[in-house]
Amino acid sequence: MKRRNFIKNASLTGLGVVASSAAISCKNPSEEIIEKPTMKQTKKPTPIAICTWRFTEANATAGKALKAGKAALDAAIAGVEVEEENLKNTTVGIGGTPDREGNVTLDACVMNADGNCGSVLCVSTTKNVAALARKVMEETPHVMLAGEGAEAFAYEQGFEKENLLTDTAREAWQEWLKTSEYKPIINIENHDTIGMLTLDTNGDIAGACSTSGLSYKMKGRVGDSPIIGSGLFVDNEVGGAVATGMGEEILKTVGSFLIVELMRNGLSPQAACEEAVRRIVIKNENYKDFQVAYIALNKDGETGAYCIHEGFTMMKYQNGENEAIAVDFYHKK
Ligand code: SD4
Repeated sequence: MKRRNFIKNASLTGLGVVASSAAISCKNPSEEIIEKPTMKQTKKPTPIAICTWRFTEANATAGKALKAGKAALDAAIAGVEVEEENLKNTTVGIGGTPDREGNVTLDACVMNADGNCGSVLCVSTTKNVAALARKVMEETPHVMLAGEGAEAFAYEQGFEKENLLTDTAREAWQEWLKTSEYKPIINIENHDTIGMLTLDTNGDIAGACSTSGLSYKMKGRVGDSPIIGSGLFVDNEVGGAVATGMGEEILKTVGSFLIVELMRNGLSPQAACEEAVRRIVIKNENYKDFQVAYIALNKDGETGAYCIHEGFTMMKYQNGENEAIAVDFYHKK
């Protein structure tokens, strides 16, 4: 009997965990469990950039960089930076909405085709946090840096010290203080995080995610966006996924890692995003009150996206065309 069959039969016949774990103890468990360890790229796809929401210019910037031969991570960071600099975007970079106490705190992460990653949390004095996350990945022995430590590292690396709270954001916060009502509104003030996935001319995939998090969050609150596996995950053998929306729910289901693993096991990017959303809604009676959206890309250049509520858009740049795709959703009224 083949080992895998033995394990299956053992658990079915009640031989139980002890017998089966003894049987696999001398071998790498992955050899036993994973039937489809890798997805080979079946064709060399043309470069693709996809991102969350209608960030037309950011996605075009990444897409054009890929077309010009830039590596996947360089292109993703260049794209994300467009929104980090955009004063009108109230949930990324400078101009982001502050926490309840008036502090703008940014979170970001990046992941590369070689499996390396970097992340920064609660950064309040510099706006290009995706590039800073890359520096953490490349210049330190760590994956994550938070708060003051991340800021000190940023200055060391030559990042500019800036006040991220714009007059517009301060005025909106002062207005909010009059009621202090904390009730995230679907698709509006809390949902402009940029998550980007890129596939370059070598067929390599990378990603970046950058946010100021939920508007008027508690001081110190961190969501999914800088957490590798939740806000972003890339496995260059399979593909990548990024998330936007209510970070607490994405964290609980490790959404982006889940999508990549589902793709590894044969699901299309679309089916994998749908399953990740389903895992959230089945556990939450109140799913009608919050948005979660995922986008995904596999090695063959296939893309997918799904969300809880109508109103989410994915941008897709390929062959010189930058398309806004209205994404299908779970909650059909
Ligand atoms: C967070 N996921 O901090 C982020 C918020 C978000 O668009 O996606 N905004 O929970």
